[in-house]
Amino acid sequence: MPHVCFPSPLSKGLPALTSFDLTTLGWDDTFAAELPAGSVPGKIARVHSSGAVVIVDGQERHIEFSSRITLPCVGDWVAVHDGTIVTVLPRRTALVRGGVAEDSLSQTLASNVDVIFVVEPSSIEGRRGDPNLGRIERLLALAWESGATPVVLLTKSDLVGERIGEIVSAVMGAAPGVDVHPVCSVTGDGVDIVASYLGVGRTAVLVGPSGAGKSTLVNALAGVDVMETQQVRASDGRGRHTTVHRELLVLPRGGLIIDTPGIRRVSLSGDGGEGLEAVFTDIEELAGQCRFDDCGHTGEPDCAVLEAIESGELPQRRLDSWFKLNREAEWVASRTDARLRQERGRRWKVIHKEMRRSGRHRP
Ligand SMILES: Nc1nc2c(ncn2[C@@H]2O[C@H](COP(=O)(O)OP(=O)(O)OP(=O)(O)O)[C@@H](O)[C@H]2O)c(=O)[nH]1
Ligand SMILES: [Mg+2]
Ligand SMILES: [Zn+2]
Repeated sequence: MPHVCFPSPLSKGLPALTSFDLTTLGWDDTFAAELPAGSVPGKIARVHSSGAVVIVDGQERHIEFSSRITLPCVGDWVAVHDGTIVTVLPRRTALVRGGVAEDSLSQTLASNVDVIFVVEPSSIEGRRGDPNLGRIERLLALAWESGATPVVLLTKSDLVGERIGEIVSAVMGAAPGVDVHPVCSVTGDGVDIVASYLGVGRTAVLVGPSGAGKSTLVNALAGVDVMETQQVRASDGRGRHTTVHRELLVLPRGGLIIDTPGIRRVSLSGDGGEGLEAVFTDIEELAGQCRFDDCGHTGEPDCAVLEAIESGELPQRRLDSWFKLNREAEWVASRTDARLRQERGRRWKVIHKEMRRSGRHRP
């Protein structure tokens, strides 16, 4: 069992580095095959504006970026030669979010992760509020696109008592095919289940709103307080954006975890579609049963999606969320793809013609 823990094990009260093995950090033959001759592998633990904290030869080192390299992100494997980063090795998985501003670029939040924990509080302290299902769906879309496996964690399960069963069911409805686990970092309930996703050399990243309890969970997994945590604001239950850097830690029991700052707004990345299909498999399946292949589910005859809404099988909220996220994904894609813009115009013309013909004028 490895006894490594980064960063700065001694200063953070973690066990000192007593053994070191690259496989502990997730290194394997596939990465090794990409390593340029004469260089050594480094794992990016944290990125600053001008450089990064890199784990090289079992030590943490601060390395300034040279202007020639593509900027690495936390989780990246890099080739280090003569104390500089020569190149970033190909990413096996990458969690990418779209730019928030109209002209901003997408951003890779973390790479080479096996599991993405979508963290949402079961309840907000001092305020009755159930998990935000739309936020979970949005994060799951990004998570599915990353190539890693998403898992939903409902933190602070101690705050909702018996209602947890009902809350888990509601969240499962928004996350088909995804494991959903309640967890409480205070009592330790469910922490072992979270740890079971993290064998030696496996990496997980935590994403979710500020105050959800991501860093508290990291501390529970590490068994010591590695990350700073802070109470949510009493006035509105929102977090205080305590964590400000994305940071990779090697857990004493094995496995790596990346803690991240609470997300304020996250937009879908450029390749939108596939992630959304994975999140909304229930709607995609129903859509396959509509009379028209290009049914817009806005009032066409024999629309299986609207029939499911009427029967109560599909919640209206979920359909609204599907429309909203699909519109957003199309918009993001259309910014980079003029061809799609033309196609969309043509498609709408066909749909409008079809609607006029069938005497429907619903928006
Ligand atoms: N009751 C209860 N409180 C919790 C639990 N987990 C975390 N908290 C509290 O929630 C507050 C916020 O926790 P953090 O771990 O700082 O939240 P975070 O998600 O890391 O927030 P940012 O770093 O701002 O993104 C702290 O006061 C924690 O003590 C839990 O399981 N139960
Ligand atoms: Mg935090
Ligand atoms: Zn339909």
